[in-house]
Order: sequence, then C-alpha cells, then structure tokens
Amino acid sequence: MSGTLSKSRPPDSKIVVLGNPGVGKSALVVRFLTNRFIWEYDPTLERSYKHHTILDDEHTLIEILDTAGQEDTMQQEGNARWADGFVLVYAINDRQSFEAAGNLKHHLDMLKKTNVLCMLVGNKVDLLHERRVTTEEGEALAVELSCGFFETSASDGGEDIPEVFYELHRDIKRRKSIETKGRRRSSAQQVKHVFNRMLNKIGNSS
Ligand SMILES: Nc1nc2c(ncn2[C@@H]2O[C@H](COP(=O)(O)OP(=O)(O)O)[C@@H](O)[C@H]2O)c(=O)[nH]1
Ligand SMILES: [Mg+2]
Repeated sequence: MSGTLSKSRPPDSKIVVLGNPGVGKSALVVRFLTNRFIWEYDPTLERSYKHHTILDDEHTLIEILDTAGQEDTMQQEGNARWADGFVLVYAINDRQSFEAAGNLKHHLDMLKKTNVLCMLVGNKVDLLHERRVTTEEGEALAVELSCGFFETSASDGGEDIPEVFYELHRDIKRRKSIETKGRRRSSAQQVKHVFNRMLNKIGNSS
C-alpha cells in the first residue's frame, strides 16, 4: 500500500460537480460521502469535501467541490482551472438539464484547451414515470462528449454513485501519470541536448 493517511497533503484528484440547479448534485455528493440521502440541502451553498479512502490498494485523497450555480464567471473559471475532472449532472426528468450538461462540457473543453475528463450522470432514475431523457440518449451524449456515463438515484440506494467518483479518479490518475512521463522525457532530452553541446565545444576547442 502506498501514500499517506493525512488529509493535509495535496489531494490525488480534484473533482468539480456541475449541473443545473436542482438536478441533485449535493444529494449525490452527500450520498457518496455518507451513504445517506438528504432531502433538502441548502441550494446556495458551495462546499468542498476531502474524501480519504483506500482505492486499488492505495491511500487515496479525493477533493470534491459541490457547486451551487451562484458563482460568478470569475469563480466558475477558477473552479474549472482548479479541477482535474468533472462530474456533469442532469436529471432524467428534466430535458433542459440534459442539454445544459452537453453545453457545459463544450464550454469546459474550450476553457481548459483540452478534452476534459468527465463523467456524465443522469440522476433521479427513481422517477421513472417522469422520464424525459432515455438511457440511450444519455449514452449517446456521453460518447459524443467522450465522457463516462452513469444513471443514478441519490434517493434510492445509490449503489453506483461511488463508481462515478472512483472511475473519474482513475482516469485522472492515468492522465497525470502520462503527463508526468512526458515531462520527464522532455527534461531528459534537455539534459542530452546540453551534454551534446558541451561535447561539441570540447571537440571544437581541441
Ligand atoms: N426523487 C429524487 N429526488 C432527488 C434525487 N436527488 C436529489 N433529489 C431531490 O432534488 C432536489 C434538489 O437536490 P439537490 O441535491 O439540492 O440539487 P442541486 O441543486 O443540484 O445540488 C431535492 O429536493 C432533492 O431531495 C434523486 O435521485 N431522486
Ligand atoms: Mg446543491
């Protein structure tokens, strides 16, 4: 097992939860952290949580920011820059929230100048009789956005909810490790370059 237990160390992954008001972002986060469902959660509150767990045999610290949708543009951009990955939530009984989730992803890609890591989550599947977005539509949008996809219910069990966060965390870890390798390679190339120049100089002066 690697890593440390301390919550004061930098998190291994930073996740921002986004989506229209009322889709169940706070309910999802609280369900993930406590396995409880809270019917009413202050909708104006933006809160961050640190979640420590052992995942794939490693001490893992995930920081989660539950947004409230009241942030101004500066704050939104700051949150997006801070994040390593995003959980984009809509409610399956709210068509508008589904469209908003798609738009959000495009906006984030533009802002971060990359294809951001994300999970698309259709919440409130317990409200089947009110469904306005089919599972197939959710899956198709996730493919288009290159996101993972889950349908969840924060109120009924929520068994899949940990996987939303853990899968995203694994994606983030994979991407970070590729980026680190890239950086290491480029610094090794720099050393080689400097070394070659020194050798050339020595060669020229003799
Ligand atoms: N039926 C049902 N209601 C939910 C679910 N998740 C959240 N809610 C309700 O939807 C409302 C908004 O939830 P909240 O977590 O505050 O949404 P947020 O504004 O996106 O953070 C609350 O009344 C919740 O009780 C769910 O999975 N199923
Ligand atoms: Mg909320």
